[in-house]
Amino acid sequence: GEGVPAAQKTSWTTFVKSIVSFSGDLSSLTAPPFILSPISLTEFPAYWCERPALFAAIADAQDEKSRSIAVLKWFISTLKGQYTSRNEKLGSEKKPLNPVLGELFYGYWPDHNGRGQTNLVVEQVSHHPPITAYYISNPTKGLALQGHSAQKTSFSSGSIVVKQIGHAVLTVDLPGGGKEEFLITLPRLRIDGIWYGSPYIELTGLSYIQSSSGWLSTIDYEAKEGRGYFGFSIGAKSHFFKAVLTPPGSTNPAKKYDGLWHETSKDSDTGEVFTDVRTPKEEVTVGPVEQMADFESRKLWQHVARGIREGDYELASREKSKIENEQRQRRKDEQAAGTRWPLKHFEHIESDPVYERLGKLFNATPTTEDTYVFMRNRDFPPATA
Ligand code: 0T9
Repeated sequence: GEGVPAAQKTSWTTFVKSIVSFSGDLSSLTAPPFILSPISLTEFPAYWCERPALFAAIADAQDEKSRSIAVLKWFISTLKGQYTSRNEKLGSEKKPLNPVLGELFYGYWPDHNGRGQTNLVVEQVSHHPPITAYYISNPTKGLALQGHSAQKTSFSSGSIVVKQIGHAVLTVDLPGGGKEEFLITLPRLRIDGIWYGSPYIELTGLSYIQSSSGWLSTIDYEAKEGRGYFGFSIGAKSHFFKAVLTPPGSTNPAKKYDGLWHETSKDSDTGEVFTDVRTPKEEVTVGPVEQMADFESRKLWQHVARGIREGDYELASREKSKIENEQRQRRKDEQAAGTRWPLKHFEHIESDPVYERLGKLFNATPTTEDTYVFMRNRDFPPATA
């Protein structure tokens, strides 16, 4: 394949065969070096806020309908970062580092033009299966996004199909008191280009943003672009989406949008620009590694990451084994002592009342989901490192 270095062709073929016959947790499979990313999955929640001004703008919207439009605009604008940024940065989709239980990632986006500072707290709340919990807040604007992310993977006709497990809830404090909540569900992914060793993500199916005000955004990632001059279907275009916004209790769209989530999209009726993500995004600000605690992602993985970045795979694999052995020992010790690793920032709740209440409004499946509630025990800037 094109993306596979000559020396790693055999090991890529072996790896692809192992994913074909494997179902479950892909993150635990050993992959050939060229496909390894030096970035841990705990860093991924930062993709939610790489356009902090669009996030802050949600709080400036004046009514329920405009707030739902602002949330949809922000959401669509995160997709490019979430699903194509590894291709841009690393040449193709790569296998992220598989976080250890309790791994942490903190960061922020500074205040700028009164948009307020946005803060990020991430914790790996499960290792097997991998589950990442996150909390992103802009206190100045009264905004908080709480969510968790896990995946169920399978293999189908040459592609890896990834069902995203988990959801996010955005809470907006309203100026007159009270709050509005938005339940955000996540699309399915298909990872194509596997045979060629140059994987990339395509989104499939539908995802929803349900507001407690009743407004609902339905985003369709498989919609056809439209019909050509002679009525022939033009077919699905890569990274194309259509979204409709419906008022409380109605299926009649009040707004329609379509376009390419990694470039631009428009209001389907007026042609007015809706999203444009061709402009630079703002990466999260993270403190120096020297000041980090041992379980903070970039400190924990620093030597593995250096090995991967510099092509010293022996170093990478030696350092990775160290971390894994240390983890195994910890789990053994806990079992012997009858204790469990305590989560630092999140509390696990079996069923999320917000998911149940808002999910009902659009017949979400499943009807209930668990959640990880942020314990509000991290200050920005931190009082203690
Ligand atoms: C939440 C995102 C998620 C995490 C990643 C499937 C995947 C792990 C989960 C869903 C973020 O908000 C968005 C983007 C990319 C998703 C990753 C892409 C990917 O390939 C990995 C899986 C576990 C693999 O590493 C598969 C093996 C690899 C060789 C294919 C490139």
